Amino acid sequence: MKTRREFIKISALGIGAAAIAAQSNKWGLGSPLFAATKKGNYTSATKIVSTYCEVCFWKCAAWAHVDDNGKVLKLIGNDADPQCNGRLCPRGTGGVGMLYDDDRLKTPLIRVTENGKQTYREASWDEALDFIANKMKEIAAANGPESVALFNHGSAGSHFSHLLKAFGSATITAPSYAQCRGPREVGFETTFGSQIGSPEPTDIRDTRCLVLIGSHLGENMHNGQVQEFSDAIDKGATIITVDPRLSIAANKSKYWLPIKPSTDMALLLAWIHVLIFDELYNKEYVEKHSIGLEQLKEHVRPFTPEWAYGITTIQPSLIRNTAKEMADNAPSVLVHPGRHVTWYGDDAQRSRAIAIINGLLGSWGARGGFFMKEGASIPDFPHPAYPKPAWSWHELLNGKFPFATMSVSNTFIDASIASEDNKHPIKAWFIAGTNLPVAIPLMSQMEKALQDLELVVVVDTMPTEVTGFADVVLPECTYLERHDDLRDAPHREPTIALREPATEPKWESKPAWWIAKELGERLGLHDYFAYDTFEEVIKWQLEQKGLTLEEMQSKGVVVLPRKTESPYLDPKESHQFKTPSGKIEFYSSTLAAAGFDPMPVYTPHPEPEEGFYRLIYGRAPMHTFSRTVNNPNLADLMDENTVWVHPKVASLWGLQEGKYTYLRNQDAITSDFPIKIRVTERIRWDSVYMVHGFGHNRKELSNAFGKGIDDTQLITKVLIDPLMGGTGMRSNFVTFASTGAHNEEEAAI
Ligand SMILES: Nc1nc2c(c(=O)[nH]1)N[C@H]1C(S)=C(S)[C@@H](COP(=O)(O)OP(=O)(O)OC[C@H]3O[C@@H](n4cnc5c(=O)[nH]c(N)nc54)[C@H](O)[C@@H]3O)O[C@H]1N2
Ligand SMILES: Nc1nc2c(c(=O)[nH]1)N[C@H]1C(S)=C(S)[C@@H](COP(=O)(O)OP(=O)(O)OC[C@H]3O[C@@H](n4cnc5c(=O)[nH]c(N)nc54)[C@H](O)[C@@H]3O)O[C@H]1N2
Ligand code: SF4
Ligand SMILES: [Mo]
Repeated sequence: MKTRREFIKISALGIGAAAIAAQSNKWGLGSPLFAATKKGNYTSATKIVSTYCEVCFWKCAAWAHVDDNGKVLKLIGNDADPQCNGRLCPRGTGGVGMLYDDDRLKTPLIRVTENGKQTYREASWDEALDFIANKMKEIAAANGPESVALFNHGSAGSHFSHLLKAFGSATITAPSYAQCRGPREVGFETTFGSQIGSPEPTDIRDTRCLVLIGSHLGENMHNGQVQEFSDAIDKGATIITVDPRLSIAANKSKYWLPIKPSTDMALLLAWIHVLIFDELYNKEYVEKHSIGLEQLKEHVRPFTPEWAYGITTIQPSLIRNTAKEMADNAPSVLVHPGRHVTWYGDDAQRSRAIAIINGLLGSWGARGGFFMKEGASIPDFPHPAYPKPAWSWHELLNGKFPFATMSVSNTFIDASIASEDNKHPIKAWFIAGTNLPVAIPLMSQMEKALQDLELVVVVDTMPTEVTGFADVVLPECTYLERHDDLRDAPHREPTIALREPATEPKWESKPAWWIAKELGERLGLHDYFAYDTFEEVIKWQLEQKGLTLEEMQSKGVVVLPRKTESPYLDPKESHQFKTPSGKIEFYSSTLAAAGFDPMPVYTPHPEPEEGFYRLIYGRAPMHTFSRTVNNPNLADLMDENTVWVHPKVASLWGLQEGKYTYLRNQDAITSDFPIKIRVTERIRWDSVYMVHGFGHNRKELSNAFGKGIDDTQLITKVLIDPLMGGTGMRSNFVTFASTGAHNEEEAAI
């Protein structure tokens, strides 16, 4: 049956919660962390429990200090963990705020219609799980299990992936591909035959020259990288940063190239030109390991620094000098692949240009370049083979995006909108740990999908925007209250880290592994969940690696020996790259055969109209996307985003520092809320900048509601990457508006 599903904004969520709230720990001055740091009456920890952080995906291993009453007092980085070296970032330290946030989801909720209006009512776990399982069976009987899809991000994802695969569906996706790092994986795979993956195998620790193109380490707080970045600076490495904004990284750099946004490809081609024509490239390495140099040389012949100057606004001498710096330090040089790289729709090709420069410098496999990472390969807990799905994400591509190496979330949304052409319709969404309306800039498509889907289940810890999608909301407990998979983070050495519950789940919240297992049992999939607790799974897995749970509990992290001797290529040895030719491919016949440019080309991107400025965005050190904005500890450090405006633009528009403005984009979408103005020389005049993740429109998020602007709301145009389907998000333009969509009175400020 088709429901006209409304996107529920404000609901009865608070009713039962208010009654239960008395049991909770109000996070304020009397809270454990503040008690420890501000008042000095720190109750001593009687228990120290191993965990790894879930505030972002770097997954630093940490110790939770817990008192007799089960209060988590503080989180300290695990010294043995190469991901964090004993130091958490500000977000990780503030992770306790996630646990003690009173706005958390507290009970399962089911969508109901009351007096003609849709809202939620509280439900028991049994009722909610029975409802979901019955609906899944109905949908599978009519459309096949493949029509149940999963959108996931974070630890919960693996438990629901296992459930779906056991059920017969591999229709699984995440915003971390087509909205994040997908293009670089394609760019590097088509060049070196290897993807970058997470964490990045970037040898920043030993680099002599680090080139950052957009990637704003220091604001992007991926811990190990930031620590190594700071060590590299101390050791005198040359830093070259290409960014239209004077980022923290740019501020620490020997060279800042304040590029005109969207023109990076021209700079990269000019660098390639200089490296080849000035014979600065690593000849021995290139000769030994690559193919296509001659074609590349001919291709870049016209792309001189003078040519690039007209496009990028970067002085030719600066382009030449920086290319020379890179070459002087080769092979201990690293042109960083970036991470969030879905910018302008030709992102896989831009990433390929970055890969090619690294190839020319010989940094792939070199100390101070990219190392060869190794993971721990933790075996799966025994279960029957998964049934083979009749179709999966490949079929959803419909012949498009031939170089996508993982599922493309946008195609899942398209397949959920009823249409004659839809050969593989999706009927149900499980959403675990991703705030879709903020993470994927395709809200109008998502709204259409919502009308056609038969079941939407959201598993989350907070009443963020995505919970408004759900027929059933399931409250997961936070990472400090649960077991999860052992962490296997491939790096210089393989490591394993343990996450155990530091305290009991609050309210009615439950761990994802338990939710998945309970659904599995109801779906007749017991053999896939043949354990009572997740500790049994972990114990078994550790035994296979010759480890015990007791050892892991006392160490938190173990570092295992590598299977191959060195993380670096031996310059005397030949190496088989996993490309079709076995070599680094400067010219890609595979791309050519598929009808794409075998070598990257520069394409101009849309420009703002008069009076509009390019909207660019990034990270703040104390927040992760939209997930931390309500965290009381972190909101205390930064509770709203600001819009960075160049003084010239500010004076043109009469904008004053510290005052508020609404923003309106090229499609006449005005922001829900106003944003504080920051007038600064640190941004180019043609762009405005804000931190992503603010502007929450749900009142249940009491610390975050209405604070700042949600950049995604203004990203109504995306440039899709034809190679892999990424949604380029930086071709939206905004102007300043005195009134907004949400609340006319607020415009008076
Ligand atoms: N604190 C914190 N750290 C995080 C995260 C977080 O949420 N919070 N998220 C993590 C994740 S998943 C990711 S993917 C990464 C993302 O972090 P990065 O990969 O470092 O992010 P970028 O997309 O490079 O975008 C940010 C920078 O690009 C600049 N920029 C904008 N347009 C252009 C352009 O056209 N050319 C150039 N050269 N630069 C441009 C912006 O000014 C900004 O400084 O951060 C990770 N680290
Ligand atoms: N406009 C714009 N869009 C972007 C980006 C951008 O910079 N600008 N960045 C892109 C990038 S790089 C990425 S990687 C994605 C990130 O996309 P997401 O990971 O979806 O980002 P968040 O907005 O943090 O949403 C996380 C959701 O998970 C919930 N959550 C947090 N912890 C848990 C948990 O332990 N269990 C469960 N079940 N849920 C939990 C949060 O409450 C929140 O609802 O966004 C992409 N989209
Ligand atoms: S980088 Fe910070 S937020 Fe991310 S996992 Fe590590 S401590 Fe947590
Ligand atoms: Mo990301």
